[in-house]
Amino acid sequence: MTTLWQTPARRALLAIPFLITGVALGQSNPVKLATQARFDLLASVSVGALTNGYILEGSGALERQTWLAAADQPRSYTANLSIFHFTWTELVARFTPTGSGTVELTLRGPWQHPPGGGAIYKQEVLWDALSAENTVVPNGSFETLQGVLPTGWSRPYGAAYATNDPLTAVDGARMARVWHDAPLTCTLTVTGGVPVTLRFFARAQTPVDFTDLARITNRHSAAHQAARRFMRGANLGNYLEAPPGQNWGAQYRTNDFAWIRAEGFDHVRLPIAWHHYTGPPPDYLLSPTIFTRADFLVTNALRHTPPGGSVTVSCGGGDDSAWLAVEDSGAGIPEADRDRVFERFYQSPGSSSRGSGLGLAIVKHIVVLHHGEISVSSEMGRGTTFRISIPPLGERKNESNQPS
Ligand SMILES: [Ca+2]
Repeated sequence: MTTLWQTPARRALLAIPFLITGVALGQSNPVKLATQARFDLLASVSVGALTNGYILEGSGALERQTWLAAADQPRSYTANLSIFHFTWTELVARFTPTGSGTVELTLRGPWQHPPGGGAIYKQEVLWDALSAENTVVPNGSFETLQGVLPTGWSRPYGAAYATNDPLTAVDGARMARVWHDAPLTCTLTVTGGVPVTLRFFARAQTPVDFTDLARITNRHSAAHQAARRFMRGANLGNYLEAPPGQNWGAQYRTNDFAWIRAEGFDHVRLPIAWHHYTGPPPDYLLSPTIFTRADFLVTNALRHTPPGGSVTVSCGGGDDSAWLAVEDSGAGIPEADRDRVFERFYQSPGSSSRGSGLGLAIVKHIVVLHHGEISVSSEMGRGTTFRISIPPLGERKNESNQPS
C-alpha cells in the first residue's frame, strides 16, 4: 500500500563507541572524563540545619548527604551538576542557614565505581572564579598560593592543587584541580536566616589519552531530516486511506488545525491509500517523492485560509493518472497572478504570513519531473484549488516495455 507518509525506508544506525580508559583493579584508580562536578556543604552544629537549598544555574540536584547519620543530614547538602570538558559551565546554588556560624565548602569530583566494583574512577574537575553573596569565599579565584595549595583552602586528603595549565582560567591565571579523593575545602561564615548564594565555574579535566568523539557537523543527515519532519509535522492518518465510497476515516475541523499549530507543528501530512485509485504495487507504484510535496499544498492552503474557513483535500484516479486536489476557502488569487504562482519567490498579495516563495515552484518542478500536471483555479472571495495529477510509475514503465 502506498500512502503519503511512506518515503523510502531509511534507517540510521548510530554507533556510539564506548570509551574504556585504563580500567584497572586493586589500588590504582582508572581515569574517566567527568560529566558532573560535585561540591559538599556541611554546617557546624551551631548553625544547625541548612534549608531552602536549590540550584539557580546549572543542571543537577542539591540533596542531603545521605551517607551521614540521620541526625546530621539536615546540616548537609551535596550537589552534582553537569559539566563539560570543552567549555566552562557556570553554576549557582543558594541555601539558607538556620543559625549563625561556619559552613564547610568542599570541591570535589563525582563518586563512581566501574561496573563490577573496584577503585572509583578518577574524574578530575577544574574550578575557578568562585564568589558568594552574604558570605566570603577565601581566594575564590585560586590566584594566591601557599606552596601548591591555594591560600585559604585546605586539603583534607589526596593531592588537589592549584594549576595554571593546561586550560585558560575563567579569572586570572590559576584554577583548582580536584577529584573525589583529592578535594579542597574552605570555611564560610554565615548568618542565621540570611540566604547564601554561591557562584562557580567548573569544567571537566580531560584525562591523558582521552579520545574525543568526532563532532557531528552535518545537520542534513537522514536522521536529522527525519527528526525535523517528525518534530514539526503532524500526521493526519486514517482519513484518505478509506476506500472510495466509504467514510470510516477520521474527520478534522478547522479548530483541529488551530490546535495542531498551537502545539508547535508547522505542517500536516496526509496518508493516502493511492492503491484504491491506481492499483497495487509494484505495477502501479507511484513515486514517493511527489507525496512528500503534496503536504506543502495543504500547509499552503491553511496559511491562506482565515479562521473559520476550510481546507478540503480530495483524491481520485482513473486508468491513466491519480490526482490530488487541495481546496481552500481563502481570499483567492487575482486572475492576473494565477499564472505567476508557480514562479520562484512569488508572494500572494493578501498573504498574511510570508513563506519562502519557493514551495509552489518546487512542487511544480517535481510534478513535471514525474510527467504530471499541476493546475490552479481560483475565485476571488471564495477560495483556491490546486490540483495535481500524475501517471503511475509502474504503469508507464510497463507501457514503455511493451513491444511496439
Ligand atoms: Ca582563577
